Amino acid sequence: MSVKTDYKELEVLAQRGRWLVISTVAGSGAGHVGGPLSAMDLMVALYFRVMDVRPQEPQWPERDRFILSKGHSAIGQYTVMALRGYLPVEELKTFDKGRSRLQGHPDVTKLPGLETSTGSLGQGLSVGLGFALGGRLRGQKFHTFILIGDGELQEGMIWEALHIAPRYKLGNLTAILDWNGLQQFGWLLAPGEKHRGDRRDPWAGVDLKTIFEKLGWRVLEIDGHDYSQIVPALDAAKKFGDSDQPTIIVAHTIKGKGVQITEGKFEWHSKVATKEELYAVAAELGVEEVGV
Ligand SMILES: Cc1ncc(C[n+]2csc(CCOP(=O)(O)OP(=O)(O)O)c2C)c(N)n1
Ligand SMILES: [Mg+2]
Repeated sequence: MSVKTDYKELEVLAQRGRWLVISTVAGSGAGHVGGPLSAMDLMVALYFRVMDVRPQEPQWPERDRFILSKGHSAIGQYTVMALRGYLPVEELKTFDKGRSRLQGHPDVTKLPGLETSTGSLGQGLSVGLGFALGGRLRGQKFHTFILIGDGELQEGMIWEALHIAPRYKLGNLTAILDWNGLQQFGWLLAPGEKHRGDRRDPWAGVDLKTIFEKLGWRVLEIDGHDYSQIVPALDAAKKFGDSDQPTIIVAHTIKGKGVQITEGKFEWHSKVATKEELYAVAAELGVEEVGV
């Protein structure tokens, strides 16, 4: 459990992480930006304050487990893992290359420290439920955290896990919903305009908190970019590990958070920054070495 209440260090790490995400994607020529920036503060808090992990011993049996179920945000997880010491920051440059350990979506066969492969949305919560159940049956004390997207929440398999986890009484399981109100595409277009399907936020006006509570989850609602809310909520969820109720943290977030040109813009779901954009972002984030 975290005891420090000064979050400046986490903010600095997240700012560096945001730069590494956008510059790495620019360097490799492909990847996602909006989702990783949306989840950056949540992942920094998990890896640096909340989870009990040993970066030098990634298979340590008692480690807390983290699954990035919204696997397209992989570069965000790799970045935070690199800053935490699982891999050299320099290795981020190999992102999405053929032989790299850092595939475009997390590949458990490549990088020690990942718990499962993700990218096909909807599966992580069920896998994590299995970890939590297995841990409990073996008398292990680790906690399992699963990060899911709000678009991903539309997947049927997520709802199967949401239904069953409270019945298994898995207090050692915590789901975190990265609720940024955006997915791959934007808002509903004007009438008559051509588009690929209905782009409205499917959860707008839906009382998810009550739905989760009725299903049997303990619900904590936070601003997913405010460490003074994130860290205590994650700590509390972990403390409930011995209880008989799983926790879901509903984190209100902003897609592309922390960089002016990307904040709240669905177009940055998976867009590569131009050189000019990178220089502007570097100036905004106070980065001296751009290296492009
Ligand atoms: C099963 C499946 N369907 C579709 C996709 C393509 N896809 C990748 S990201 C994405 C949008 C996800 O939105 P959300 O979960 O809200 O993530 P975030 O906003 O955090 O990027 C989609 C549809 C996928 N990866 N897997
Ligand atoms: Mg989203």
